[in-house]
Formats: sequence, structure tokens, C-alpha cells
Amino acid sequence: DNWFCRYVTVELPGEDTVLTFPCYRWLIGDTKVEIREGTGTAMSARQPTLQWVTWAPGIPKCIDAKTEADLPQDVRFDNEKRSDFEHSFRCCLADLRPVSCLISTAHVQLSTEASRVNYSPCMCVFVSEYCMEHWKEDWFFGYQCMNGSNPRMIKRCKKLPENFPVTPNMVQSSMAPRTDLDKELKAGNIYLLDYVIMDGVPANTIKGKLQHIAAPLCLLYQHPDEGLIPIAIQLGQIPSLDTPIFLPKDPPLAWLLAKMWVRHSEFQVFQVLSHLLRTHLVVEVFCVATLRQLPAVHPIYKLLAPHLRYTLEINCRGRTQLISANGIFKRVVSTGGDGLLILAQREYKVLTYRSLQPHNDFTDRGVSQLPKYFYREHSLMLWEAIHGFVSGMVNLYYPSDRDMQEDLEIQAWFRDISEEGFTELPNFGLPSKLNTREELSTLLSVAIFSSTSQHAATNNGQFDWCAWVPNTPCTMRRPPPTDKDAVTMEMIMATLPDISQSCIQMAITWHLGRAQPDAIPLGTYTEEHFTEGKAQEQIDKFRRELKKIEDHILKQNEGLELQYLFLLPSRIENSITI
Ligand code: OYP
Repeated sequence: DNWFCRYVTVELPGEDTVLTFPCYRWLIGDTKVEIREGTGTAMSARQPTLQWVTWAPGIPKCIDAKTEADLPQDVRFDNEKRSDFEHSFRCCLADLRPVSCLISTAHVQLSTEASRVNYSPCMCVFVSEYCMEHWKEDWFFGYQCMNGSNPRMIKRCKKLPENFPVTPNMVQSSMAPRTDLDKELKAGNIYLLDYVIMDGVPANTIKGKLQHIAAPLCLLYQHPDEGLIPIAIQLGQIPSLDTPIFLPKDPPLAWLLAKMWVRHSEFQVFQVLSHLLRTHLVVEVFCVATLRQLPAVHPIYKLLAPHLRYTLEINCRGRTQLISANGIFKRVVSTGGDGLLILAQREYKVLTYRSLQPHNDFTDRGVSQLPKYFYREHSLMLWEAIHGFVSGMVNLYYPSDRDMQEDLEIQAWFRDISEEGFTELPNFGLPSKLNTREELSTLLSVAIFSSTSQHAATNNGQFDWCAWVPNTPCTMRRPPPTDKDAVTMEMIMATLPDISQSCIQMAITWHLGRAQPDAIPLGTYTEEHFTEGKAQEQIDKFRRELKKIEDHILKQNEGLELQYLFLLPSRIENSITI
């Protein structure tokens, strides 16, 4: 008799009342049975107090709370976290103001090629120095496509897009000896960044001045000696005389400005799509469904809860302070205002469940062969560890697929996710019903991988890659250049964010990207939700797997000049808390 959760109806002797209990039997050991009083099948205590709301159409639904103050007390930040969060950003901005003149000095560095600016001690804390030294180099640009803060944009290119008429002749000087573009396309060594999703996104107006957005195309080449390097850039989707194809052999400032334009699109796609939409908002769906549908004694609640800590509050704060009508995006970012929502809606339309699973994502982008793609290697290892752990737990509590199918609470939870949370998303690709334990395990792995590893990969590199503003500008104050020979340093300076925009970019990327003082690392379960020995064994096994990954990554990074440590398990938080 392999049941997991049954609703048991009991007639009380001498009374008319009929009570329905959900009755759990943990099939671990054999005798332990827990019975909990309920109110029939709609028995989640949270449902009436926690509601879905459409914050904006065309993106996932979220929690119905105007501000974080409306949230239930037990999902709020604790005092320490709140005061750290509220102080760090303000202190950081205050520190930056007196030295903002230094940023302009640093800007001068661009023009004079002076080797180094002398930073105040304060600036040393804020600016990733390695990035400042190497950001103009082509290999560094290529490296960031794989191991920067947005490692999911690059795709293999087998055939040039029709709207990007690069000829073999144009790029011959970037090629290794005895080869050409056609051969390398066939050999699978050509890659593409296509920011078509930015095309026509309305640009913000800041302090009365219209900002600018482009939708670039950038071709990259996996060079046998130099590694992945950009070889051609077009700053618009329609080829024309006004959208020349920029090349590494062009005047250096023209090539530099073209790369900055690509990096500016990268900032938008990174923050709005990879970070906000694909981690914060996707994981919020799991938060709301789990709190609404699963009682705290349910094993899947216990499994997920540590990976959902603080996410509702940080997202509420994001909605009120970051992407609100006069939030930080509106004040300093080119997609602030209507742009960011349009961008997120476009991505949400094509968002697939498949693309949230790393092995599918890499296969679909054709990037399985790229060497030194540490993000790929580490995320696959982490996915395996997470999926192994989750399957172990799921199989422990559901001895057969049927047990899972018959768990009404988990089916209601699934419906909340697929029909409410990911609403208006017919092609997302979730099954219509959870039929197998494997389907449940994959879904839970997506939730845990997104809230831990994927968030760490995108969030934690912000400071390193985006604090140096010219490397990843948050806005552009002039339109893209149309004439390669007319690019001057004055034009570059007038294009990049101004000093106050730069200060805010530095402060925010530091505020969000720094190690959090109260961080709980991946695989650390402080609350001991699970008391059963067999569940504890699964946790211990998971932690041993993570330790192996930790050692592997540390060893792999030994002696590397530029280390990739964003996916070091000890630096991955157990949930999205920032
Ligand atoms: C919430 O005290 C969050 O004003 C960050 O949002 C910063 C604040 C509030 C303001 C702090 C304050 C966190 C959740 C999120 C997310 C993902 C997107 C992050 C985008 C960062 C954009 C940086 C913009 C730089 C110019």
C-alpha cells in the first residue's frame, strides 16, 4: 500500500460534522504517519492571504503586495539584512560623490592612454582593476561573452544572417593563416551575438535628454591562438551606408566605440532579461505557488523553502525602487521607462522551459565545443548535483509515479505554476500535468538551479564587469556612429554615461554584486526541516558533491590570471536574496 497523501474522511461519533484530513505517510522507515487537520481539499492555510497579481501584462505574475511591508512577516528580511540592505547603497553613493571627479579623470584615461590614474583608496574598492586594464582588448571582449555576467547570449553561427553582409575579404586579416571565413563557418568556429530583441525598443529620456539604443550584430571567431575574438560589428539590424560594418583593422577609436555599443546592449539584456526576468521573476513564481499551495509539513515545501528565502522581499523592493516609474532604471538606464517592460515582454514571449535547463541551453546555442567556457562547465556540474539531490528526495517521498500523481497538493501547486504564474505563455513547454517523478524532479531542479547557480552567475559578476562603466555602459547619450572615420574621443565621451549616471551604475553594481554579509551558501540547510535519516543522507551526499565541485573549480583556477569563481559552490547563495 504505497500511498503518500490521502484525504481521510472521519465522521465524529455523536456529531453531524464530517472532517476531512489530509493524511501523510512518510514512506521512510515504515511506521511514521503524520496526520494533520485540514479543511477539505482546498486546505492551504496561505491561499486566502497570498494572491497572484499581474504587475504588468506579458511577464510572469507576482505576489500581490504593493510594497514589502504587505508581505507576511515570516518571509520578510530580518533586521540585520534590512539594515545592511538599506545602508549599503546609500553609504556607497555618499562615498562616491566626493570622488566623482575621479571618474572624470578616469574618463580622461581613455583619451590620453595614460597608464594609470591614481585612485583614492575608496575607488580601489569600487572598481575592478583588471577590467580597467584590459577592457579594450579583443580577447577580453570575447572572454566576457563566455564568462562575463551574461554568459547566455553567444550562439554558434553556421551561416551568416542575411542582414549582416560580412564578406570573407573584410575579416581576412583577423583569420589564422591558411583559412578564411567560409572555411571557419563550416568548421564551426564562428559565433554570433545578435541583439535583435533591442530593435525598436523606445529609449529613455533623462533630464530632458533622449538616450539612445541600438540593436547590434557582432561576429566572433574562435581563433586557434588568440581565443574567441570579435571580428565584425554592425550597429543596426538593417544594413545600409549609415550602418557600416566595423572591423578590428578600422581606426582604433571607431572599433572601440563599436564594441562599447555592443556592450551597452549587453547591459540591457543582462540586467533586464538574464538577471531580472530569468532569475528573479521566474523564481518568484515558485515562491508564490509554494507558499499558496503547500503546507509547511509537505516534503516539497521543505525542499524548496531554503531556496526561496528573501526572494519575495527583494523583488518587491526591485519593483518599487528599481524598475518603478521613477526608479533607478528611469533615472539612469537607456531602457528605463517603457523600454524595459517592452524588452521583458518580448523575451517572455519566447522564453522556454527548455532554455532554463543548462544542458539544453548549451545544445540549442551550439556552444558545447567552445574552449574555456567555464560558465558552461560549472553550470553543468552544478545542474547534475542539484538534479541528483532533488531526484533522490523526490524518489524518497514518492515511491512510485502514481503516488506523485495522486498527491493533490503537488498537482495544485503545479497548476498554480503553469496556469497562474507563467500565464499567457502557451509555448513555454511545461507538460499539462505532472505525470512522472522525473518531470517533478526536473521542474524542482529548474527552480533551485535558477535561484542559486544561475542567479550567482549573473548577479555576482556585476561588480567585476560593470563597475568600470565604459566596459558595460548603462546608457548612451548619442546615437551610434555612422561614419568610421569621424569617431573622435569627444564623441566617445559625449556618448558614454555622464558622471552622475556612472556613479549610480558603480554604486548599484557594487551594492548588488558584493558578497552579502549574511549569505547562506548553496546546500546549507540551517533550519533542519528534514529530520528523517534518509533525507539527511541525501543532503549529506549533495554536500559532498558540492565539495567535489568546489575542489575542482579551485584547482582549475590555480595560477589563472583571470579566475572564474562565480560558480564556486561556497560563493553561491542558497536563494535570491539580493
Ligand atoms: C532593489 O536603497 C534592488 O535605493 C536593487 O532589486 C536596488 C534597490 C532596490 C535600490 C536600493 C535603494 C534589487 C531586485 C532585482 C533585480 C534584478 C535586476 C537588477 C538590475 C540592476 C540594475 C543596475 C542599474 C545600474 C545603473
